Order: sequence, then C-alpha cells, then structure tokens
Amino acid sequence: MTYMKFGTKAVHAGVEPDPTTGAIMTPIYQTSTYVQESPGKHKGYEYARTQNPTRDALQASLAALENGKYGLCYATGLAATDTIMKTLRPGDEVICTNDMYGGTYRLFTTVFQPFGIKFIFVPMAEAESVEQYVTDKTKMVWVETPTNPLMNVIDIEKIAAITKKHEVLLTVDNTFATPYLQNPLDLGADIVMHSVTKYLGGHSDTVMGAIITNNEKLYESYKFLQNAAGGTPGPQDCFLVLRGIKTLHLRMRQHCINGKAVAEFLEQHPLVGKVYYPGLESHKGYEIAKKQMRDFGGMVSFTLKDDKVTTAIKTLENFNLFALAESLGGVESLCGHPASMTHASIPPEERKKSGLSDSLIRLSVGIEDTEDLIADLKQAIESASKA
Ligand code: P1T
Repeated sequence: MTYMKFGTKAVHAGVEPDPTTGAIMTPIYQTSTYVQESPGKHKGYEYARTQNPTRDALQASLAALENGKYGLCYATGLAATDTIMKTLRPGDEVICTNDMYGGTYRLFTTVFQPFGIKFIFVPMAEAESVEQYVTDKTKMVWVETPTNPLMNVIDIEKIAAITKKHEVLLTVDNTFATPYLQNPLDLGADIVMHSVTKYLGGHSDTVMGAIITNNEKLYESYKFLQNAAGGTPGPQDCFLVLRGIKTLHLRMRQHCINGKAVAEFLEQHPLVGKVYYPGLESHKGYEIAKKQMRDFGGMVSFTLKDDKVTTAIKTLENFNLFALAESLGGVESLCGHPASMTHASIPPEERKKSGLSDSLIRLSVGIEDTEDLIADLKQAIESASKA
C-alpha cells in the first residue's frame, strides 16, 4: 500500500492485521525462538535476535516515515550509532558537527577513536566550510540537526552536495526534528539515525534506536550487525513505539506550538539572555530551518542575563511542571542542565569551543496547555532572580 500523507503513514504504515487472529494491533511476540518443521524449514523466523514480527512491523513503519526503503531497530540510539561506526575501519575519518549529544561524542572519542577511527569536530553552520576537512581518508560526514543542545541548524542539502562530490557517506541524526519535520534522505543523506527513545516513542517509557536508508548494501551490513553483534530491542519496546508513532503527527503539532510560544516568551523576558530556537527569526539558522523543516519542534535552550551557574541551577530547581530529567521528546515537559547532565562527558574546553555555556538551560517542551508552561517558566525564572 502507498500512503500519501504523513498522518496516514503514522497510523497505518508497516502494520497489518495479525495473520493468525486478525488482531488490529501488532501483538507483542514475546518469544526467543520459533519452532521449525524440519531443519531450515520454517515460517521465516528462527531466533528472536535475528527476526521478530513486532520488530519487523516497527522497522517497516520507521522506513515509511523517513521515505526510506529499509529500517532497522536497535536497543538504544547509541546502539544504532555504534552499528553505523562498526562498518568503518582503522584509518577512516569522520567529520562531525562540533555540537552534538554528549553520549555520541563519548562513543566516538572513547570507544571508536582508540580503534583508529579519527573524528574531526567542526562547526557546520556554514555548510560550505565543511569541504576543507575532506581528505582521501574521509568516509563519512556526521550531522545532527538541529543540534543538541544549541539548536544549530545544518543545511543537509549543501552538506550532501559535498559528500556526493567526494563519494563519502552522509549520516543525519534526525532525533530532534523527527520525520514529521524533516526527511534527510529526501535532502540527499545516505543514512538517517534516530534515538527512538525521544519523539518517536513519545511517552518516556522506552529506550531504542533506529537506522533508515535507501542503500541496499548499507542495509545489508547494518542488518548483519543487528544479528551478529546483537544490539536489538525487545518486542515489548517495539510495541510501545508502534503505539507511540500512531500519534506522532498530533503530538509534534502541539510540541511545535508550545516550543514557539515558550521561545517567544523567553525572548521578550527581561531576565533572559540568549534563546536558542530555530523558529525565532533572530536564530542564525532560521532561514535554513524554514527551507528544510516543516516546523521548528519542541526543543528550546536559553541562558539568563545573570549568567551565574548557581542562578541557572536555582531556576531548574524552581520548576513545578517542567521535570528536571535527562532525555526529551515525551509528552511531558522536561528541563535539564546540559553541562552537568546530558553533555557532562564532553570536556569543558570542548564545550566552551562549541559555545555551550555552563549556565545553559535546555527545555523539552511537552504537549501540556501552553499557558501553564509559560506560567511555570515565569515563576521559575523570576523567583531564582529574587533568591
Ligand atoms: O539515549 P539513546 O536512545 O541511546 O540515544 C542517544 C542520542 C542520540 N542522538 C541524540 C540527538 C540524542 O539526543 C540522544 C540521547 N539524548 C539524551 C538522552 C538527552 O537528554 O539529550
């Protein structure tokens, strides 16, 4: 079946009534193995690390949402990234954006770098400048856009023109945007990676990762690694994400409405310093975001004019509705302190170079009523400055 529109895909793609009972919801195939009639004679399923019907449905759904041919799921977002990196070899070079999730930075620098893969972290706001870092050893450009936590927007089409010219791969971590807002494969990327934990799951109840591609050879290597290295998700988690995806378009609409309202409120507040949100005209990536995204999402970062770390911490402690927690993309609003939480594994001097201040506050704006979120922000900021 071909689904034309995103909402219809979110509800239906990959999901067929269960062949044995007609159950409209894909069952949780909680089994480790499948009985064979005769050795090698089976129904397409042998062992649950290799294949699982609940996972199959989710993989097909994710591929459809990203306009890709192939989808694969992994135990976490980092397990998906680990799989992509395992296809590289000692001596290979990867050019990466210098602002990215701290765990991805840690995986690259402390796990893969010692195996002889070189990672070059560079700013990518001016996409053309990336070409100067390409050498005959470059195998991949790794883009996260919008970036975590500074919301830098990277021009995927322009980077793709460079990677195509030099015959290197382009991977885009599409976690912050989601396929509802941005489809990197359509813009020239070879590989899309997701922390499914976030908006795709959408309810803060599971961790998972995914890879989507149109490249059959890459798909075969990642699928091989899914079985050979075994970083697969369980069927219960696949079920939860399948359920989450059915409302992705509805949730994202409200995340975008609330994200914009929060960013605009912060921008006009006299106690607020910088606001990082790609939907603000003052944001340096606004024009690129308008070109490559359908809306601007629910992630907002900001600093206070009083730039002391203690004031930022007090503000975080003052929130009532925004819960202080790692992660993002759930229906409920969260707040965090990247320097000591999600990005603590990036050395302070590297954080400074990319512009990540120790007083930065990051918000994952949920789908609650906008007025309640603004009221909570207002009281948290204003009472921190009084204390
Ligand atoms: O947590 P995991 O599912 O392994 O995904 C890692 C990951 C990859 N890419 C991006 C852009 C991410 O934000 C993450 C995880 N991020 C958080 C836990 C966080 O709070 O930023």
